Amino acid sequence: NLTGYVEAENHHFVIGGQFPVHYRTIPTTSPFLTQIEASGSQMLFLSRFNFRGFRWMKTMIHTIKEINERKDILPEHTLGYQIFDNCFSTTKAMESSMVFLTGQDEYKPKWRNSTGKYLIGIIGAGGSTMSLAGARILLNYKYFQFQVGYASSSSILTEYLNVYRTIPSDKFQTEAIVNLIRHFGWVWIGAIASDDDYGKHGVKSFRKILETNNLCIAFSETIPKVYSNEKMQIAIDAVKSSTAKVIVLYATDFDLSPFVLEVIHHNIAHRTWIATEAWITSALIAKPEYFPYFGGTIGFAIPRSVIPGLKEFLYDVHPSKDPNDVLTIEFWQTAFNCTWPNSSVPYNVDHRVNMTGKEDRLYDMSDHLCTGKEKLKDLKNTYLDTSQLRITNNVRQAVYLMAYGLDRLIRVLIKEYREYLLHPKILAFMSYKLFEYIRKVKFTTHDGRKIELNVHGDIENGYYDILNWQMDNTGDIAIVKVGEYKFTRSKYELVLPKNSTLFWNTESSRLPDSVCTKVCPPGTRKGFITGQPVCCFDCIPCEDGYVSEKPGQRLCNPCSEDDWSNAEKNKCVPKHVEFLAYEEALGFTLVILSIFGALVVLAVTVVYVIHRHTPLVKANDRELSFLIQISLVITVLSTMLFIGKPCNWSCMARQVTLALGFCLCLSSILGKTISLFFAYRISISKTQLISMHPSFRKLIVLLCVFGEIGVCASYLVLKPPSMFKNIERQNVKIIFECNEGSVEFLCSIFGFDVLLALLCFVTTFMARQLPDNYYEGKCITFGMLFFFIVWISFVPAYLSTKGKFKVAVEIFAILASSYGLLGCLFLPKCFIILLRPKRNTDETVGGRVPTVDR
Ligand code: TCR
Repeated sequence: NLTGYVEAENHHFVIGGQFPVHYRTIPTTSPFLTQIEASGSQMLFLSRFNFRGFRWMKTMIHTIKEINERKDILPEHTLGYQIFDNCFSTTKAMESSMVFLTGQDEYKPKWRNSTGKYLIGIIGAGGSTMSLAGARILLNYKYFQFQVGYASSSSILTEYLNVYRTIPSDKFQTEAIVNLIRHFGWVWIGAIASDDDYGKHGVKSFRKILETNNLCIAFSETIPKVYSNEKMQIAIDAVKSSTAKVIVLYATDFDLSPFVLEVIHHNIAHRTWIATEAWITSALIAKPEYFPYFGGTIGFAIPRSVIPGLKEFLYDVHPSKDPNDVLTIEFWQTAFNCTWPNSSVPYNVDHRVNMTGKEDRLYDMSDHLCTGKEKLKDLKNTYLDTSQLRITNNVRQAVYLMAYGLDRLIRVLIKEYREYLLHPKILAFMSYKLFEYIRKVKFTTHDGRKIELNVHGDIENGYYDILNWQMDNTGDIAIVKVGEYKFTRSKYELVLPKNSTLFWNTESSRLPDSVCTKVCPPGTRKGFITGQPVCCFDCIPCEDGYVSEKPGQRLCNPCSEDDWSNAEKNKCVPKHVEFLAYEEALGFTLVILSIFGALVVLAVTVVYVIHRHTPLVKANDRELSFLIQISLVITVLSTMLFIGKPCNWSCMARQVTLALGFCLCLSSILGKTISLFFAYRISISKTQLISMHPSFRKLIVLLCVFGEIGVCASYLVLKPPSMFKNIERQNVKIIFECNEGSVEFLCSIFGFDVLLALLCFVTTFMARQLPDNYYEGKCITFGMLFFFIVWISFVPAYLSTKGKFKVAVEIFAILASSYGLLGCLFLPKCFIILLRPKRNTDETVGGRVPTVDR
């Protein structure tokens, strides 16, 4: 049987209502069922009286009374009501929806309202699943029948044309939860949903919004509606084993309570629960004994309101007023823990419907009778607690919405159809029109809020209170308002004042962090793991030349060209600059070597100058010997241009000076060897002794040098070498080096030198048999060989070194080849000049040696 209140007789219209005055009957396998069956009592009372639902129901009656008394709304008509308890169960909700259309105990639909009056619409039906079931049935009524929901918040109901609501769609709440999560910087969130439209749709869209914000769901489980230990354990295990410390619970309090008991049973503490509006203020869960587990819960609630006159109305309840008022009798019995005399209503203890089957007492008759003198004032009871009217206010606004809609419509219709207003045909038309009028209603509530619906029949702007569960001085749970969340269709504003203190249920009592992997430290980057959510990652150290300065970077940033990463990879530091400096040991040694070389050459020159009239010096062209000495000084000193930080001019000067130095040197040697060669040819043919004219030899030198100068000049003009900062990213250092400009030119200037060297070698090699007192030919041959060996070995060494060592290798080659030539060409002669002066006489110079400058 359906219980409830009907008052239709003397009114023109009827408003239907559905409220959860009981928690649903539970088909249960728990041990207490057998006991009840054994005692032969009715199963129906295995449900629990819901004081809050009873208050909602009373509020509807109160509001209708208020409207009937008001002269500005529906001045000529009055409203009746027909209200049923739907016991928080879908089957009951459907049953009562049928009754609206047919009548009690008539299960064949007759499609008329059971009161015989015109049913405007239905306030209800509490939970979303119930509203959904009702909405489908009501669509079949002969009139267009609609509901106004006060607590059915699931976003799915937006799609139902005949459902209007005074509670915002969960779409907004879900967004609000995600925004709150982002506000606190949590990224790894668990979700538990009740197994109904509210929980499932809520978590589904929560998941979606979370993912678009790059946050992750750690787990998502459901609480079974019908107790199943197995399914419950799945949810509990998920909570227990996950590293997510912040968990969203999308469920109504009643569906949640078995889960709560399990959490306590498993001693799962130090979690931060995010509550939805449906349980954040629930007396069922906000109990001090649950505080160690559920303290610190944070969540959203519908704004609170004070309803004038409601308190008095609620207190005006007494079972003696009407012996048939089953609900009031049950309320009295449950509230005062007694049995009302001579009533058929069994005593129903406020036992917790304990799905764990472990605890709590069962059904029983209380032994003491109610006197009727019990004082409501002494009672601390949810029904009478008017300090937190949230959903209650929604009920009130739902009634008002309906009344205003009807009022507006009647004001239009009454002009023409005053007499026939309640004629069935007009009513049929009216129901059709009413649908439209209600949607367009705009009104201001008693506490100044504006109510307005969108095309889908939903409220689009409003706000939530942000509440936090704390402990007050008396050891009770205090549900403290810590902030506010305002929203419109497209915007939101989250206000959490700095001075509002939050309680967090963590070991440190500080803001919990809920992450899958800890933020990567600077110097590393996030490396995503395939198959894992984006919040779980590895921290991979940055590569060389890349850094991450802030923690949690997705990528390492490359350092600028002049910079390089430090060892920790968290900062770019200027690159080390590299060039061969004068100050360092290597550079210094090379400078010494080159100066020493130059001094040696000078010493030789001095010796030659002093002994310039001796045959040895005069033999084979004195001037050429001097030129060679000059050129050796040039080459040896040109190495200085290679040392030090390169700049444009030194880059240009170095190769050219070197090439010209060698050119001068080699062409002078060639001048000498050519004359030797000719002498040799002639000595073979044994004909006339022709000597080469000295100026011819100088001509060769001149030609060669000018040729080289020409090439060098065009090199410098057309494609000059320049300074170059080698800052390739993968280099740890910046290398200052010379860019050679044009390889072709470089090859040709040195190629020319090589050519000269080859000519020298070939000519002396041919003439090596020539008797020659001073072994000039042999010396030159050796010198040239040495020269080749040095430069041939130079090539691989040069190519395989880098940076400043490359330059050092080149200097070595220059110095070695110069020292080689110096050693081969002049030292044996100086030896003779200084130590064997006897050999340096005209006689020994005679013979067949073509001494030209005689
Ligand atoms: N929407 C829930 C039911 C519900 C509720 C409540 C039940 C809401 N708020 C407060 C009891 C108390 C929000 C649903 O199913 O849509």
